[in-house]
Amino acid sequence: MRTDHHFSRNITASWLWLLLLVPFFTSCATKKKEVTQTDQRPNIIYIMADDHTTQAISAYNDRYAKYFPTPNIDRIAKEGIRFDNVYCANAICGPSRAIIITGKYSHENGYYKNESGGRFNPDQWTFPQELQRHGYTTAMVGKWHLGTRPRGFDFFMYHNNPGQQGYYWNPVYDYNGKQVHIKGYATNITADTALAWLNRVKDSGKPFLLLLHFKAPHRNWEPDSIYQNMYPDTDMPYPPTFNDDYKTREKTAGDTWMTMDYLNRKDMKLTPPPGLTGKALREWYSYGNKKGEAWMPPGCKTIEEARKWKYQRFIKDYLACVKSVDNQVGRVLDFLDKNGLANNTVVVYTADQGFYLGDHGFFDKRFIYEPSFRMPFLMRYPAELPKGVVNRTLISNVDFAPTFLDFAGVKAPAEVQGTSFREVIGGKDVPWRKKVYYHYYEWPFWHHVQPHYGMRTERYKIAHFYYNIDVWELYDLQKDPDELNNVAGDPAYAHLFDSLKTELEKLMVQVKDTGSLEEFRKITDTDFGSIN
Ligand code: SGN
Ligand code: CA
Repeated sequence: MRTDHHFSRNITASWLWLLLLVPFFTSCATKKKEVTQTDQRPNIIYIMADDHTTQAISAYNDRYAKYFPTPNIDRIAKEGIRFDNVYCANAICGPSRAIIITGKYSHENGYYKNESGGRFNPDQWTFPQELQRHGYTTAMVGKWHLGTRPRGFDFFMYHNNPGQQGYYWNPVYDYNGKQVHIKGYATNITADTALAWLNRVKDSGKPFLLLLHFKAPHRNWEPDSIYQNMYPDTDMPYPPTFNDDYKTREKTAGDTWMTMDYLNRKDMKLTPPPGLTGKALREWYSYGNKKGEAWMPPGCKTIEEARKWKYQRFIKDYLACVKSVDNQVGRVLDFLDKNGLANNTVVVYTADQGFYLGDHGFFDKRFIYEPSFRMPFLMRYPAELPKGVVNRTLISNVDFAPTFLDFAGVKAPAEVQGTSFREVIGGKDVPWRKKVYYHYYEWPFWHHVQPHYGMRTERYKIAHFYYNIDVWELYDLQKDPDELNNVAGDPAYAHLFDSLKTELEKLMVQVKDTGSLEEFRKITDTDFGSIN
């Protein structure tokens, strides 16, 4: 009989088993520096959801607040800082996560794409390993999605189904090296596990680092059963750019597979005809993904009706998934309060990128346009940071790793490309970045978005879409915050265009993204393997 019988497939027991098992695994920690009981360094809880965008957080945007508020996530903003200008350097899951843990851009950490992107090289420096070396007790729970096993954690439990996207229901995790199947709803299981671990380490006398990474609200937006009945009868509001006609952006925004027409039958939770199984069933569900697979929802007569019907079904499911995330964030905050840990704990809430909630007529992400490029970022640390403040510092997700280290009093190694923003947000007059860099590579699947690189300054954005087109875009965000009017070819902007292009070239040298277009295309074309 195996001694690890706890890990038999299909664990149905309550969370008691986790409480029992976590102590066993936390004792398997790797070598650490000695830390005294009086260690006053802050704890860090880094909460990251998947595809949760600012439009769906009521602290940022009241579009859906009346129907699906996020009071617990909003608490972090009320009791801390709401950051309005945090940007990811590659708006897709694995690459964004790789950037965050390494503090380096995709071309430096080598993890460019999800599809055919291979596996993250685990031999690299990452901030959790550094904090662990410096005496932090560390854990990672939820979505990892980097293919290789997490390093730098005393305890981890990550979604480990093929592709590592995670299942909403009855998820499969890698639990410190063991494959476990757990019955229930992923958002709750992930949070239960994190809370059990927090409870275990809270009195260890050492500061802790927790990466709490929800799988929700990623496609295909399956809400917990308690929220499936909360949908309001009324329609959700449409974003102002829902009917974008893509003028001046015909070959880029106007040529994707991420408009409402590409929501498939599985996304829309349609019931398949009886008798379909296996491949035929999978094909029936995924119908809609590709060009030419437009389908009419029941009762819809026109394309216009179909678009709206699909949006309504998608947005209600998405927001209901967010409700579970919000609840679990509330439990974590309550735990900190009850245990007297709130004051000395840095709590961050963010997502791996933004997302289109019907904005520009889209779902999904990938573009340098604001709804996907911009990340939600809320931070609370009562011992040091002000409360109820909005911060507009231009920040890139390469800056997260050095910032976490800075709060822990640890200096980032020179190879890290980001910079700590601790002093800037503390009001110190230190030199700070005036632009953020972006480079996206994946093509054509999923969603048919042309590879592009670009830069955003406080007022402008410039981007070059280069794979099999050669299109420049320029937006004046002050005059055109919704990015509906690409002025790259506008003679009135010719001078500005030239100077921004020169600035972008300089920035590319600075961040060491100096490949030729041919080399960039090769990255797109290379099959680095899959994480299945
Ligand atoms: C899946 C989704 C895509 C999504 C990617 C990347 N399709 O492939 O819509 O863009 O993940 O998402 S699905 O039909 O399988 O849901 S990411 O969060 O990992 O970047
Ligand atoms: Ca994502």
